[in-house]
Order: sequence, then structure tokens, then C-alpha cells
Amino acid sequence: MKHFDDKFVFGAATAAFQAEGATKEDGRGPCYWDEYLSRPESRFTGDVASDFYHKYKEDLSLAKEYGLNGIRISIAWSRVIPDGSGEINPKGIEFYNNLIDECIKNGVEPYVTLHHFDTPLPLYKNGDWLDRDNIDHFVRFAKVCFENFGDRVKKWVSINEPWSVVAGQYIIGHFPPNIKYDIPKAVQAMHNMMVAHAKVVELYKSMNLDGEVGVIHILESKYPITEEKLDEKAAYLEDTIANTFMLDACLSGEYSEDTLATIKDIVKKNDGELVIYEGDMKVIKSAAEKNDFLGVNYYASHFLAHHDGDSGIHHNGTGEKGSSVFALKGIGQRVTNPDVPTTDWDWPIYPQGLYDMLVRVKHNYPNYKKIYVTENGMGYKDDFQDGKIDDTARIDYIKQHMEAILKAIQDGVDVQGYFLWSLMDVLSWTNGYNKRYGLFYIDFDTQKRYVKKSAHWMKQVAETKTLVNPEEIDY
Ligand code: BGP
Repeated sequence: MKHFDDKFVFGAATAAFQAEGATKEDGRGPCYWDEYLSRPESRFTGDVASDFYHKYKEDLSLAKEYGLNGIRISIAWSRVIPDGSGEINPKGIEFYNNLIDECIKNGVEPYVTLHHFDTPLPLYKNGDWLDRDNIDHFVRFAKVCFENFGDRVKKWVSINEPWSVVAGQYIIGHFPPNIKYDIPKAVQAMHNMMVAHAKVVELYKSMNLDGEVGVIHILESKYPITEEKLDEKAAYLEDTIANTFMLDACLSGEYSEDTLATIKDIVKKNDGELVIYEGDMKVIKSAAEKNDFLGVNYYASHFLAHHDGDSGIHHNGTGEKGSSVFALKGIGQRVTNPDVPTTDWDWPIYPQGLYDMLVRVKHNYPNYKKIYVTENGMGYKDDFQDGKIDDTARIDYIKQHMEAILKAIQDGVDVQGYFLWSLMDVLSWTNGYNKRYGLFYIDFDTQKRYVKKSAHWMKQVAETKTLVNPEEIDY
């Protein structure tokens, strides 16, 4: 199949903290990133970011002009409820009302995420997703959003990427509270997030709003670097903790025997224990039947080798190619596959991994309903030449991944949309502003927007529903 069908959504993604800026305006409370990035050793802050808070009209009009009909935005919990659990901030409601109305006015449908990495600071200090009360506070926040925006927003996402949150917070340690190698905490927080997701689905469905609700997972394939049994085991273990654990929860509504045994074993090898509270699996099961869609975020796949020692990680947060190390005790280590190219941040570029993941979801979870690819894109140090940015490397990346999606559709997977990360350049959580993903380049000193070659290409793709050759783009 060479064409996307007429219903296919061509979108781009943003997230509140990475785009909005205006972190102290109109009564917004701090989230944990505000506190973390204000420390003296921080290389950057989110105080201005892409200034989307003030420039959203311009960005939405660019989205429309360049052929997009969908946008992912997220609602900053601490803009709507500044301390996370107390008073509602009318100015926060007003901002999102205006933003949502502007999306609709431009024919760019908002897909709205409730939690995109930005827990309000007081709740984070209470333990964030390790604190079970956080679940109730989050459900209340969801209710406020459904009540205020549910008449116009028809696509809701509970949580963005549980695995990335906990890997950042408790394993890699590049997200606050910067804990390293605490796999038991990571697993517990993931489980708690899936309970929170499930409760939000239940709530949404009980409100009889005429829309859809789902969850987004980062789903990156894991392959053994050789056919050796031990390498295969390492790939299986990382796949279970990062992918199967979450897919089982949101699509099967139960952890399979294998999944649970493997997770418990990994946690035990790291001196911990997973606690599943009474009632958790009941709500998870019920929500799995009601979920309307699965969002798949995909950037890279990983190649695994056996690893017998302690955990050891070096996070490449600057784009110094080749500097990454990632080895986990009781799981395995990521290694370079010489046949697979990587970005400057050492992310393997492997579109086959997206195809394999999409087909696997359909095969292993036949009740999955439908999929949106809710993030995919290439972090790149764009070269700005007199107002022009020729990002052909990014176009190649996107094209290859869209080809993988078309192939999956052809093979029977129901994928209904693609959202490029990101609409315009935004803050990258652990890298700052030189790792760019946008269709629109931002000069962060002036906040002026410039149209990249990839935006011209995307417009043609969206208009023709065909993956046009980048060489045909006049730029
Ligand atoms: C995803 C997040 C996004 C975005 C993207 C790129 O995990 O959902 O918010 O940041 O990754 O990541 P990075 O900016 O680290 O390159």
C-alpha cells in the first residue's frame, strides 16, 4: 500500500512543560522540573521554552498551513490546580479553554494528555507515583479537565510514557529525584501509574462524554545482539520490564503469569518487592475492556547482550556520539549494532522495530481496538543557514518510519494516525535546546519561528497521503 487513507490523522506533538514557558504566570504552581532546573548547576530552564503560552495562535496557524489536522497538547496539572490537590485556578482553565478553541478553529484536533512528566511539586515531594494518594489527586485533576474541556476535547490520554518517567526518575537518574538503579521503585511506580490510568478511564466512561480515552506507552523493540541464549534472555528481560509489563496492564487487564514471574524475579534480584494492592487488578481489568486506543511512541530499538554485573549507566545528554552506557543488574546491557545507524544521542535508527512492535500488539493483544503513533521523530542539531534549515536527514528518518507504519497497516494493524515529535522545536528534558525535533525552527533568543524543509515535505505528504520523495521538495 502506498497511500494513507482519508481518515488518517497527520499530526504533531507538544507537551506543556516543554513548550509553554510562562511558568510563573497567571497563578501556575511549580512542577518538579521548575525546582530542578532552577538549581545553579542546571544548563537550561523551562521558564520560556517555546513560549507557546503566548504564541500558540501562531503555532496552530503554522500547523494548519502545513497540512496538519491533529496536535498533541498536554494540560499542566499545576496550571489548573497549582498545588496539585487544592484550589482550582480559573486562569489556568481560561488558558486551556482558549487553546482548545484555537485548535478547533484551525481544524487541528487536540489530543490532550493529562500527565506528561509534570507532577506538581508538592505531590512530587510526597513521593509522586510511589505515593498511592497521588492516584486520587490525579483522578480529581482528570475530573476537573473532563468537566471543563470534555465538551470539545474528544481524544484524551491519561498518562504519557510510564516507563520513561520511572526509568528517568529511578533507574537512569536524569529526572528528579535522580535516583539510579532502583529497579524496585521503578516497577512499583509503573504499576501505580497503570492503576491511575485505569481509574481515569473508569471515571471518563462514567461521565458519558462523547469522546475517547487511552494511554500512551513508549514501545521500543528489544533484540538480542546474537543468537546466544544468554543474549536472548537479556532482550527478553528488558522487553518485559519496558514493554510487556505495560501492554499487559492496559490491553489484557492482567499481568500474564510469565510477565509477573519475570518482573518479580527482576525486582527480587534488585532486593525489592512489587506490591499489588487489593482492588488494583480489578480496576485494571475493567479499564482494559473500555480503553479506546493505544498511543505508541517510538524513537529507537535496542540491541541487548548478557550482563552479569552491577548496573552502570552513562546518559548522553549533550549529543556527544558514542558516549552512552546502559547496563542493568538482573537484566542485560545495551550494545551497539554495527549495522544500525544512530543519532548523535546514540539512539539506534531502526524503523523495522516500529513495524515489529505494531504487528506484535495486534498479534498478542487482539482486543487492542486502534493505535495512534503518538510520537516519533529525530533529535538533530539543525543547521540554520540564512533562515533556511535543510533537515533532509530528519525527513529520511520520518519517511522510513511512516513506511513501516504503512506496511503494518497493509498487514492488518489498525493504525489511524501519526504525530511527529514535535510541532516546533521545544525543550528536551535532559538535553536542553540544542536537540531539536520540530517542523518549525525556533530561534530561542527571539522566539521567531522558521519553516524547516521537513515542514514543506510533511505538507505534501498530508495533502497527497503519499510518502513523496524529499528530492521533489522545492526548498
Ligand atoms: C519522549 C517524550 C517527549 C520528548 C521525546 C524526545 O519520551 O514523551 O516529551 O521529550 O521523548 O525525548 P528527548 O527530548 O529526550 O530527546
